[in-house]
Amino acid sequence: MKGKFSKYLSKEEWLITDKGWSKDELSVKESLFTLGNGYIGSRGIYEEIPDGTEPGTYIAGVYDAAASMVPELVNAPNPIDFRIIVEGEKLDIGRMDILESERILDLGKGLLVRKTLFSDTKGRRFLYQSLRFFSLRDKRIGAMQICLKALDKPARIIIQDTVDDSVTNIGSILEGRKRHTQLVDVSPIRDMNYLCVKTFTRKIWLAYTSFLAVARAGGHPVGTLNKIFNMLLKKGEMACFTKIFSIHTSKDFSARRLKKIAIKELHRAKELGFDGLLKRHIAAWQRKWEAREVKIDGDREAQKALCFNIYHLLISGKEGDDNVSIGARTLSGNGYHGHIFWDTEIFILPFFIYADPKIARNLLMYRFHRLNEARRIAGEKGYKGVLFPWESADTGKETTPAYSKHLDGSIIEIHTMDMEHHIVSDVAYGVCHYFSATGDNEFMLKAGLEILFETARFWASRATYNKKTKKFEIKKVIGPDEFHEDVNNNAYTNRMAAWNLYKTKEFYKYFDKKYPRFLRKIERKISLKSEEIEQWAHIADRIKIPFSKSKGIIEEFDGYLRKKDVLLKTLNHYFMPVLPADISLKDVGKTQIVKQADIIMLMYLLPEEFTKDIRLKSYLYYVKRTLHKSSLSPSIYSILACEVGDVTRGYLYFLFSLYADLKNRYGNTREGIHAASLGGTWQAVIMGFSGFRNMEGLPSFEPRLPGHWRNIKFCLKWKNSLLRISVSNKKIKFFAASKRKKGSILVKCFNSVYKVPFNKNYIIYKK
Ligand code: IFM
Repeated sequence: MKGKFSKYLSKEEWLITDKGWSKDELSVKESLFTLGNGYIGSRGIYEEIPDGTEPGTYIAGVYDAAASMVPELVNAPNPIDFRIIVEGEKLDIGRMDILESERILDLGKGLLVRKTLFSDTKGRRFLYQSLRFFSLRDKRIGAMQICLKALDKPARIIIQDTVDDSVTNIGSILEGRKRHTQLVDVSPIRDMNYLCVKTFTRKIWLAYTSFLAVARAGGHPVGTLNKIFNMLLKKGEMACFTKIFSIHTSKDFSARRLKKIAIKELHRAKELGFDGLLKRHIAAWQRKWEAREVKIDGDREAQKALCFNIYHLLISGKEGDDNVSIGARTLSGNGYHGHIFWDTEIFILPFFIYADPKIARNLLMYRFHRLNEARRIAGEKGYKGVLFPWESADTGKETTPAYSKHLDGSIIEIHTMDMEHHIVSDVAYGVCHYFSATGDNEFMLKAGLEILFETARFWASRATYNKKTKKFEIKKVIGPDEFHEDVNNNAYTNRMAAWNLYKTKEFYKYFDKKYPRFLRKIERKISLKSEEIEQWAHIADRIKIPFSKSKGIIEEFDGYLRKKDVLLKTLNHYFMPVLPADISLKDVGKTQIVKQADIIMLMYLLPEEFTKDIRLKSYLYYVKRTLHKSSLSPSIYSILACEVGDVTRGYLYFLFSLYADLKNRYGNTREGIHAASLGGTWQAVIMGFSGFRNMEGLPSFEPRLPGHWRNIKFCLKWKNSLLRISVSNKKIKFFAASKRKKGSILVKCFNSVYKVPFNKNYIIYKK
């Protein structure tokens, strides 16, 4: 793109370009072009709000329950609302003739840049250019600049600039659109406009200040308080409008002081000016990408798409706040009401563990702060310990709606909140994973151990003893494969529960040796008895794992193999299986068709628990029966495929996950970016192709790159060092940056253990 803002743009490899315009793709593009900084997410809407626009401004942790079945992430007032009317015609991409249009999302710098050439009904052309960003450095500040040139004739223009507080959340099913805020205050203050709204039920105040300046023909910008004003634009003259705004909430500041703080902050931002703010923002993005970029040598397209996935992960993780988590659709849309699922601990958390461990810790602390609510949920159902809600929002209460839209569009009752109990061990898994990569004892003593003890307690009370078989069983569950509800002994649930119990005992012993005094404190706090710990191991040893001796595979749950066997033989042109025409989605539960990685998920999470033979046989069995109807599935299959030597297939699954949103593969990107798919895609590259695994505290690599990939370069934060890694199929290069001048780190590569010295290049060759 050539134009006023092109000088700010990164190199082509960082740019996602959208040329032309299509109404049908409007809301999908809005999700894709979301800007954000972890604190706020703002959908990539066109500033003039063409018909069909779905503005979305989401603030991490701001939920409300007014008029909706369940609390949901609030669509806050929209500061990106800027309309221009030329001689009675609105400059509107959906209405005027468009001679040229292009938008660019700069992944490297978090910028959204636009250039549109409009032509009105009289054929007069107007060149419209804009740039906007939500500052990564000054998190509560956003800024945009819009420049307009009348190319053919002078034109009288009317400008309407606003922060729109009439926005609503898109209603799911029967609820209709919902407004979550009411007006508190709207007033001009010196040269700024102030708007304050309050959410209906949680009473959170959201305060906006905004400042608009107009500059003509290269002259100095002059501030204006007018929300509507007009001006005459000479032929060839360019007018530039600069809007700087701030967004503060009473979650972070007292409601009483909010106005003062918001004004002060905007004042400071104004002093920095648009250019100053932009410079700080770009510098912050440069620091953000440092050590978080993944480079694929040999696959430019995949490299860019991967960068897109990582960008969306980066803008969803909030720094410095241990009371919010990341919803299934990040801060980019209203999908799943902004709720938090197991997606966070299993799919998203690993990225943050190795890229930004402080954010990873915060994600786990979000669960810790809600333990009491999880205790209550467990207690209400007659269990001990904690049962995390299947869907969680701000309070930690269960927020799964009673009804939802089925994949075929019909309305169905939801049972996940009553049965999808594997969320408990998923959170425990997240805790252990975090600790094994960071060695953060302080976190474990403050929160991690308590989470582990309470999750183990849950499973001990959840499992029932079958005297006949002498096994513990977990009945009436839904595993990750949600096509099969109310099943007994789902292997994923049972094996993860057993792992949760063993691991907790192991951690108890470890911390008992290292920090006995602290451990006693936790024991007192939650009245933990030593008999309980012994009982955990006893149960874990005897939990039933359904296994088919004849087939040599793990059976998904009791009776799974007696269901109608349907092989998914037909593949679509993305090489993904399609449902046979004679099976309806309503009947899939009667068949062996699996919705998403379940047994395969288990084998990925606990690689050491299954022999090579069982893994291969199970993969070959389930791969033919899994429909991948969830975006959580292809990435995990990609990894398992690599592990069992099916890299070609692994690459196809990877591609599907990689483009899940960029190409709207699930048809619902409009509702927001699929967070789990972002994290799963990152894992497919790092854990799948480079073969990185955290083997009980030892970083281990077993590369199996697709044939056309020369190498993958990436960084991993590991305890107190930063590993810079370049992996190819034949050699692995390390640079283990550490503050310690001497010393080394142990790594396992190609099945042997090596000592990699700190702060030196070190190459390991495959023998
Ligand atoms: O958590 C997932 C679940 O596994 C499948 N359905 C969508 C949920 C949210 O992404």
